[in-house]
Parts: sequence; structure tokens; C-alpha cells
Amino acid sequence: MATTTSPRVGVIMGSQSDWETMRHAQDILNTLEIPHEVSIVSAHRTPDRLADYARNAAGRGLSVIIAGAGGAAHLPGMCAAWTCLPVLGVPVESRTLKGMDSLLSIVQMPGGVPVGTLAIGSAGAKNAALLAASILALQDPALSARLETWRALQTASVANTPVTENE
Ligand code: RP5
Repeated sequence: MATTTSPRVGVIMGSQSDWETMRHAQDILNTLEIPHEVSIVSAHRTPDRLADYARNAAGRGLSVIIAGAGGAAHLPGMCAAWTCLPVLGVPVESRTLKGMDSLLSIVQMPGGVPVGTLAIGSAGAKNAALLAASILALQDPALSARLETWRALQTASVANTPVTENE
């Protein structure tokens, strides 16, 4: 659930079909209590919505944009073309090419317009949110403490030895 206080992170995606992947970013943002907003913004189907969103993002108080898209995944790159805010790109796994198309579309930006590209799929969405948290934590000690705690709990949750499941 997106928070009602002024959002610091904008999560955008090219289609409703990306939500199953991108919801993993929202899970982390909720856990770390980071105010955020979630929108469908398509580089191809709603180009004016994208231009408005990216051009107004900084003025509305956003600090980081997480953009997920699949296939000809131009959303993160075109978003970065309109704003100097950090843009974190999440390649959504496509049905036909398993997300390699998405990955290459997002990662191969021309020099001068950066997109921080994450892994394909839910791991990328999760890490995009953690990276957004790290960026915001540079100027937010309370968030920094929550992030440190999250990482410590993750470390503590890893068992020393494997167990056999389903026996
Ligand atoms: C991209 O096309 C979207 O980001 C999505 O990953 C992909 C397919 O979109 P749908 O046809 O499922 O709406 O723009």
C-alpha cells in the first residue's frame, strides 16, 4: 500500500502485467517505511503521461524513480531523459525472451543519460527498492538504522546447514 505522506520514491511500470514483478519493490518500501507512489506509465502507450511524470517528479518531491518494463523496455531510459533524478531500471521477465530483451533495452544507455540497471525479475525489483533506500538513507539517519536492521535480520535468517524439505 502506497503511503499518504509526500512520496520520496516513485515506482512506475509500463503495464499492469509488470505489477507481479514490481510489487516486490513496494514490499521493501513498505517494510522500510519509505513514502512512495505507484503508477502505470508506458513509454509507448502513454508517452505524454511519461513526459509529465518525469519532468515534474523532482518538483513534486520525489528523490528516486524505480522504473520497471519488459520487452522493448524503453521506460527507464526515456524517464532518465526527462529528469536528473536517479532512475533505477528493473527488467521485467518477458514471455518470449525471458527478460534478456528487457535487460539489454534498459542497460545499454548512451553515455550521458544513466539508468542504474538491476537484475531481471523480482530480485531486481527488490534490489531497486533497497538501492533507493540506500540513496535516501545517506541523508536520513532513521532510515539508515532501519536499513541496517533489515540487513542484519536477513543475515541472521540464513541457516548454517541445509535441511531436506518435503520428506
Ligand atoms: C511493456 O510491454 C511493459 O512494460 C510490459 O512488460 C510489456 C507487455 O505489456 P502488456 O502487453 O502485458 O501490457 O511495455
